[in-house]
Amino acid sequence: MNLSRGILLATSNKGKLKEIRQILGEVVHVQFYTLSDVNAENFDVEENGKTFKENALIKAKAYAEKFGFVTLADDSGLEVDYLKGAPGVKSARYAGTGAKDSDLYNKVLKELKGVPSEKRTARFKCVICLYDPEDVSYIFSEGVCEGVISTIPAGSNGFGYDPVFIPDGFAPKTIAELDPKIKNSISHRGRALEALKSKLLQN
Ligand code: ITT
Repeated sequence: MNLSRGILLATSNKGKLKEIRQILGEVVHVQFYTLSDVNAENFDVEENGKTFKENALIKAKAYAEKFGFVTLADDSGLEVDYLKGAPGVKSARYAGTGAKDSDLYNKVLKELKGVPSEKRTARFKCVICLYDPEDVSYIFSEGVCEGVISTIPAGSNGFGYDPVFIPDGFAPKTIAELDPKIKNSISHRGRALEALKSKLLQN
């Protein structure tokens, strides 16, 4: 896999983009491109996979083939045990299209209303796919962050479901109350990117 021409970060989620740049920028010293850098903001990819892994590959492959860059895609989300793994791959659209982050986490809080703390277990999962269109090679890396769903939202760091997710070892703080550096060191995305770094160093 040849990274010398840089990596296209194929995400329209600003929260993800910030974290990927922060974490990967420290270890992979190549040029990063965003979707706006390559005029790809209106390029739409249907995420119709059943798993995070399928969707990460669908996104990375589609952008890589269309724009000709080695492309990194992240598919991630929240799995709540009491909700049988929902919102899962539907995390971004759990409250319908165009919903705000607060609509997403308030929906989960509502569905868990009255559920005792020991049954509020959940995890964030992230699968990253790095796809090289030149030699048609790709690698995956994965990360998980275990925790529980709070009863009220708290904190303003991060994005998405962060205000209602209490990572193991940090109670009673939600991930949105933690310093971003701490989030990156324990998060599903931080772990997936660390694993990616190890794989790249092996190659
Ligand atoms: P791209 O596909 O353009 O990357 P997206 O937001 O649509 O952006 P996903 O389909 O992977 O991405 O959906 C992931 C959703 O899961 C995301 O929108 C958040 O609601 C949630 N999520 C993922 N990582 C998160 C994190 O670190 N903190 C909070 N919520 C997160």
